Amino acid sequence: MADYTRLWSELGLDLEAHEKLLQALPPTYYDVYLAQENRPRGMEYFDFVVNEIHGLRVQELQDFRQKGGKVVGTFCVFVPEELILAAGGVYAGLCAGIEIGTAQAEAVLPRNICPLIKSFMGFKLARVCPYFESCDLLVGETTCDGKKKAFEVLADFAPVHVMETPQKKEPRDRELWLEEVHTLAARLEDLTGKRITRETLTEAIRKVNAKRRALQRLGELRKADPPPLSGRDALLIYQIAFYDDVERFTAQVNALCDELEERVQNGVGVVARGTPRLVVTGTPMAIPNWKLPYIAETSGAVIVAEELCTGARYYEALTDEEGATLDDLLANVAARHLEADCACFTPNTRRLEKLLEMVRAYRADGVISYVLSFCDPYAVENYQVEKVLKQAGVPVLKVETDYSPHDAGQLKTRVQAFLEMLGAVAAQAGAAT
Ligand code: BJ8
Repeated sequence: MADYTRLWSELGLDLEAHEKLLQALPPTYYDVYLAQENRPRGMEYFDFVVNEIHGLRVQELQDFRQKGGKVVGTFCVFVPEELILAAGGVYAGLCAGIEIGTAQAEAVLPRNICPLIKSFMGFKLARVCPYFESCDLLVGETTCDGKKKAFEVLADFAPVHVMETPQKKEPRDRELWLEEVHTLAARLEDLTGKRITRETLTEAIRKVNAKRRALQRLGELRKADPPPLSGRDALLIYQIAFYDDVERFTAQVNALCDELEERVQNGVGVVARGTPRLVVTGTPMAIPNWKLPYIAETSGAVIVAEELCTGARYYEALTDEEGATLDDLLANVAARHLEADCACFTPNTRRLEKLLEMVRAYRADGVISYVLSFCDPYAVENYQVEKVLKQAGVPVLKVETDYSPHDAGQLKTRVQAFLEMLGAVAAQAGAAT
């Protein structure tokens, strides 16, 4: 990576703390990603993006801002990227997946709070994230209590707009949400000084739909046995989707899919045919949280699909591109952005139905139910997840963890025991047929 010290200094980063953060990343990346065998060539672009995570993309955002553009930070898949683009802005996902600025975060938050919340607060307060410092507005949501209250704290340190996300999906909830989408549109117009029109919104919807279609295509290819791509690599792509340039990212995912299609046709995979296949469900894994996929895939399994916001919940639904008026299109955006089946909703039975369908479609041997510590919505909903999976005869392992590396050994032992159990189940099924 080139020397970006001047850029970081202009953004007001704490250069010493930032240097420590950068030094913590590369060896992990080598072990988790670059040491993988038989990776598709198309992953080079995504390696490059990670290598430049605090460099080139940040420079692009700064160049954009210098020309009067506005950057908007987001923390949730409910916040419509389409609206930000239609208002002439650029989005950057700010969820963070590493322990950073813990002391600063714990000065304003309780110690026992979800690591994702603690991490984004730490990034902001320790001044180590060039994306946070590049944002002209942060858009939060009232999904879970922890986030909802954390955005009040964050508002002391940066401009924040909070969207009220409903807890149900009844008609009156949809009305409230549509209003929230209109309010955000107005706030974005104020910020950028540009009107959202039917034309700009149509174009933005098309661009984001194209990105989601490319990710759907990628997801389909992972159904093959052997899968042409590791779960780790797929996760990395989903994480990058939240902050890379939309058109460049889409083109690179499609180029990778071309290569993966060839692999599938030739029976080439990243693991041997018959490797135990896992679906992961639960809380999102923000970059650079690769802990569980790394452990699972270095223990003899391969992850083939994710019922996560860094996974299918991000790309499975598209926004209707047809609308005679701007209001029609805003209604389409609102409808699409209530599709994600987050555990913040009650009831949330569709998540369970989709999970079962995913297990079948991907011919998964088992499921890991992944819960970040102190995340009440997913920890409690795990009861339903385990219940439906057990009823369907699908083995499930619940993993509750945070961003610290300290439980890695214990997690590995549990995942290995789960995989041994899957092997025994498969052997029994084989003997019975
Ligand atoms: S739509 S999953 S991205 S809210 S893990 S902060 S829920 S305590 S991240 Fe999420 Fe949107 Fe839902 Fe998806 Fe709270 Fe749980 Fe932490 Fe969470």
